[in-house]
Amino acid sequence: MTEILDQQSSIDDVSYDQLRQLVGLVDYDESRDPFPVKAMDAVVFVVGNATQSALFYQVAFGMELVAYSGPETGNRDHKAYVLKSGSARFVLRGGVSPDSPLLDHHREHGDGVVDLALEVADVDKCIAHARRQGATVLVEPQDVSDEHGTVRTAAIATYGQTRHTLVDRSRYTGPYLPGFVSRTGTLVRAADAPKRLFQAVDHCVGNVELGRMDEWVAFYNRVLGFVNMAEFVGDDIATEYSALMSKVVSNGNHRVKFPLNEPAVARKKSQIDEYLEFYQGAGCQHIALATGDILATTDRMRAAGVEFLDTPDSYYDDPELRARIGEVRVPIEELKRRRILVDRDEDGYLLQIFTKPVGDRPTVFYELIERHGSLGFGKGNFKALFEAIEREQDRRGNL
Ligand code: TYF
Ligand code: FE
Repeated sequence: MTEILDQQSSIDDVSYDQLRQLVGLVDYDESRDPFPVKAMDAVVFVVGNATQSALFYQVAFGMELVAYSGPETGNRDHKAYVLKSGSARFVLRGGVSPDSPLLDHHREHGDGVVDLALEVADVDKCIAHARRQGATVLVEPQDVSDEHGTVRTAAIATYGQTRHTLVDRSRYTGPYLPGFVSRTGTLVRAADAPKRLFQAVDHCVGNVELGRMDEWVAFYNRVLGFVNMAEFVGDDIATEYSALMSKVVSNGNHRVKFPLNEPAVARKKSQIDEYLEFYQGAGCQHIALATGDILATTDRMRAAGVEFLDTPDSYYDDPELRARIGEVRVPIEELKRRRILVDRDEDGYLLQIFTKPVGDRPTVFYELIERHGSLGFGKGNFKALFEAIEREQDRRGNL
C-alpha cells in the first residue's frame, strides 16, 4: 500500500483506484527503476494568444483556471495560464514582450507543445542517469523557491524542440511553480455543468522524422527506463491507409505513455509528413484525455463548438465489428450518434474519439478515451481513423 501511495502524484484529486481504470495502470517494482516517474506534471504549450486559449480550454474543455504568471506578477516576457481537470494540468504560454523567445518559437511552429513535464521524486537521480545515458541536459538540477516552499527542477531534451522538465514538488504547496499566483476564472458555468470533462492525461504522442522512430524508442528505453508496450503499427496497416509506423513506450506502471510515430512512404503524403511540414520538425501530435463518461464529454465539447473527426455509418453497421465488440456499456446506436469508436482486446474494451486539429496549422489534436480494461490504443480502429484523417487531409488539399 505504501508503494501505491508513493506513486500518487501530488496534484491528484483523482484516486489511485480511479486512475487504475481511467489510464490502465499496472503494478511494477519501482525500486529497480533507474528513472522513476510518478506522473505527467504538466503539458506546456506555446500559443499565439494565451489569454484567448485559456478561455478556450475553460469553455470547450471544461478546465479550471488555477494559476497565472505575467506582467502583473513581474513576468514581462510572457503570460502563462495554468489550467486543471482532475489530475491533468495544462500550461499555456504566449509572448508579451516583442523580443520574447516564445514568439520566435511560435513563428516557426505555430501553437504547439514545448514541454511534457514529468513529476519525479528524485530529480538528481534521474538527471544523473539521463546524463550517463547520453541525454542532453538543458537545465541543471536547481531549487526554485517562494513563500510556498521549494521546487527542485531540471530539464532534458527530447524530439524536435520539445523537452521534459522534471519536477519534484514534494516540498511545495503553491498553485503551480514559484513565480505563479493563484487565479480563478471569471467564466460563469451553466448550473448543470459537470465538475470536469476529463480526469487525466492518458498518453502524449510524438511525431518524429522518417526513419527515426526506433532511435526515439531507444532513447526512452535507455534514458527514461521506459518499456515498450505491445501495441505497434507496422507498415502493413499503415501504408495502405495513412502511411505511418508507431510504437509505444511507457513508464513502469503505465501512468505515462508516449506513442511515437514516423511517416511511411505511400501514394499520398503521410499524415505524419503533413504534421512535420507544418510544425517544421518533430513534435507532439496528440494528447489523449481519459474520461469516465466519453458520451457526456463529447456532447459537452460538441455543444461548445469542438469539431470531431467523422466516422461513416458503415463503421457501426459492419457485422464483423459488432461481433468483435460484443457488449459495451451503451447501445452501439449511442456511439454511432456521436461518432465514438470502440475497440476490444484480450483485456477489455475502450471507447475513443478524435478532434480535428485545434489550432490554425494541421498539427496538434486531441483524443478522448474511456477505458474498460483495455490497455491498448484502439488498434482495431486505425483503419477507420486513418481514413477519416485522410478525408480531412484531402479537404486541406493534400496530394
Ligand atoms: O495514440 C495512438 O496510438 C492512437 C492511434 O496519427 C493513433 O490514438 C495513431 C496515430 C495517429 C492518430 C491516432
Ligand atoms: Fe492516441
